[in-house]
Amino acid sequence: MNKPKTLFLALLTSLISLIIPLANAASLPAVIKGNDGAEMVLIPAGNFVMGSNKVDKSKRAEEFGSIKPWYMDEHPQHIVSLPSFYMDKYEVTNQQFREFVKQTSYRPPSHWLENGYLVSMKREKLNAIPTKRLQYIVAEIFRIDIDTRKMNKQQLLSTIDEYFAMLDNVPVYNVNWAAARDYCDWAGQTLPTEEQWEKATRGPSGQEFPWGDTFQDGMSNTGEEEWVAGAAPVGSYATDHSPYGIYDVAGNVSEWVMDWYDAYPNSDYTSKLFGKRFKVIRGAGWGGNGHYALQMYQRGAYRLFVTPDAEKEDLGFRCVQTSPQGVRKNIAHN
Ligand SMILES: [Ca+2]
Repeated sequence: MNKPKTLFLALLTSLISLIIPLANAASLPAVIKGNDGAEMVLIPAGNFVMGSNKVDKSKRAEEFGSIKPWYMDEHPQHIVSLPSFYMDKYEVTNQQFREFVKQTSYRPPSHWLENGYLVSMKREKLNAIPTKRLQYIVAEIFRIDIDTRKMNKQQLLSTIDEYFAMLDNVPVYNVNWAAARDYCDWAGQTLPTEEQWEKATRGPSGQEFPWGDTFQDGMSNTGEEEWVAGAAPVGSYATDHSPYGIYDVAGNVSEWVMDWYDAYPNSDYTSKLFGKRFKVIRGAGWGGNGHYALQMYQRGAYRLFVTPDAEKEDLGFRCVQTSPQGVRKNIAHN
């Protein structure tokens, strides 16, 4: 092939590769509502920087008693190209998960019994309970910090409704990997892959933290800055959002993703922990992942992992879907 022809073809190819994503982006809405009613944000097609080439020269991981060396499982930093997809703007909430539990008779998270949220599934039954009993429930079961002794029935019911409304917007937790996957299936979605999670939270250029490359205290619900009740209603930390507008990524609850904990392609790092033993979780949580080295846990490239059956009070999830319309699947009762 002669040179002008090659040049022409190269130009044409670049033009087409520029135009196709633009055309796709133009035809896709920037924000949609998922089948579960959750707001989802478009993450446009294209390249992003995944992983890192960083090295823990001063061996601080050992000093902190980390179960793995830092950074090595992020190697090598590499470019990944993904088609466009939608991701939940917030972590999946109690209210959304409650609808799933109702419709599929799924097992509810264990703490719904302890904090009384399970009662919200049959809220109308509270109307028939005598006032004295309601006073006891509000004070001792829901542990709402209020003097219930002189409250009448209507006041008690309103207090309970406000309490449920607050819990509605708290992310669901104490859900294992299969429950998170089943929820996403039910909503016509999937758990994000590590690639999808990392692109949506670090942006195309692979920044260190959702807000930029420099660590700042107090940006997310973690450690010292944690919400008094642990997990905060989603979106409570306005500064914890990615360049694409995905919220609560550095903190609040850590999030299940689809993948097993394994080496990245072309990595020369090996680990006995790799394989089909642990599922990756991403993003720091409000407490349980360690109060030390918070900066490390809030990095967008950081990979943590737990066994798929883990149910933790600082571990939740969010879902993705690859087109504006999700495809619902039937969920078997567990
Ligand atoms: Ca999170």
